[in-house]
Amino acid sequence: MFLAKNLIGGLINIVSNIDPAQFVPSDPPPPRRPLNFSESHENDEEKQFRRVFKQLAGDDMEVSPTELMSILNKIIAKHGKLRTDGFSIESCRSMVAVMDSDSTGKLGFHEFKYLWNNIKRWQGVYLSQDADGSGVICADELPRAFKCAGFPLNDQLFKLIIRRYSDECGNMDFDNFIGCLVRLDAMCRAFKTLDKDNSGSIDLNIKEWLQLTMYS
Ligand code: 2UD
Ligand code: CA
Ligand code: CA
Ligand code: CA
Ligand code: CA
Repeated sequence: MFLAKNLIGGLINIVSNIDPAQFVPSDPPPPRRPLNFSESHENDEEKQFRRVFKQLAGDDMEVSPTELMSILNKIIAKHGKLRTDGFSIESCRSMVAVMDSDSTGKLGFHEFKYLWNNIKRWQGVYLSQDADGSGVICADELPRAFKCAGFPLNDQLFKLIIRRYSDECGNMDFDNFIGCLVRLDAMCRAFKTLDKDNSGSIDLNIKEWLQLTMYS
């Protein structure tokens, strides 16, 4: 009983230091729609993005983890200033899972577009916040970089994120940075969706908890 109380007290302490109102994830991807006829109101940029998506996605018109890994590794190979050991299939599977709102196992047009725009934006953050030009985000650079990406967190959370996503020296490379932010953004959106009355806390049963944690 004491143990349970301490444990719960500890959790409440951690959670109560975090104000979900501070997180500013961008709008969630719109629901899936038929992709056959491209829409007439689209501007040139949107039309071009749709063409690129069709090439990337192939015949099934969805982006699989392997297809995502291939395009991301092609882009970072051309980039000089992003230090990375490459996007692994596991990190791409994880990003697809967390972005796959309609549970098809792959990313449809809107799911992919949302992810792509975020990666593009966070790539800019990564470069601008790598203050010493080392190619990685070190522990000192991390809080400012995450704030710039829309996630001002507390020290406790930064420590935990460094433990999970940075190397032994506290450096975070590009693929780890993106993988971390994709998950952080998605989990903040999931929380906001579940917190229907905006009270700052959510109520889940075991089934809902497992659905949330096992496919993300
Ligand atoms: O500034 C650049 O050289 C690029 S390629 C920007 C960019 C980008 C980078 C990644 Br990584 C993923 C998507 C992107 N869209 C544009
Ligand atoms: Ca495909
Ligand atoms: Ca890495
Ligand atoms: Ca999907
Ligand atoms: Ca750095």
